[in-house]
Amino acid sequence: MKRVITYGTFDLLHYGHINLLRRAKALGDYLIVACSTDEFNVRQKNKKSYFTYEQRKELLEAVRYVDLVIPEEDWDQKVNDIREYHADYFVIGDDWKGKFDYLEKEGCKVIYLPRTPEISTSRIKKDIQS
Ligand code: C2G
Repeated sequence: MKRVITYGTFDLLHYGHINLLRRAKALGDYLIVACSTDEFNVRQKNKKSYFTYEQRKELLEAVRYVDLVIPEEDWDQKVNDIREYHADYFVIGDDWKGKFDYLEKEGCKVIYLPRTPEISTSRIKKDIQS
């Protein structure tokens, strides 16, 4: 069984997120999503999500490609997560290209997938306000 792990806030879940999750799942058999907690978002990512962690977790669990949702509480938990969940692939959008290459040392293949153009949570918020 090939296991894939990915990380993100996934606020206002949109087709860019779904495109990422679909391609991540296609790399293996089991997809773990580490969803940023509200505290991690505010304290470490300097962004406040519209939906709470519990709401974002529920939405992600409803996505057919997602097998397990865990909390992302710290930038540095990835190595432990890869060990604990025996992840064969770490997948994230190419806006992070190069940032997580160190995870290859854990025997986990790091894959940066092209982002879906034209869509982002911040753009949705801006468009709704205008
Ligand atoms: N994404 C994408 N295309 C978009 C928007 C997002 O492929 N148009 C991808 C991002 O590259 C990321 C995932 O969807 O892989 C989740 O996006 P965010 O919630 O914005 O995640 P981010 O804030 O980048 O958090 O430790 C890593 C961080 O938690 C990543």
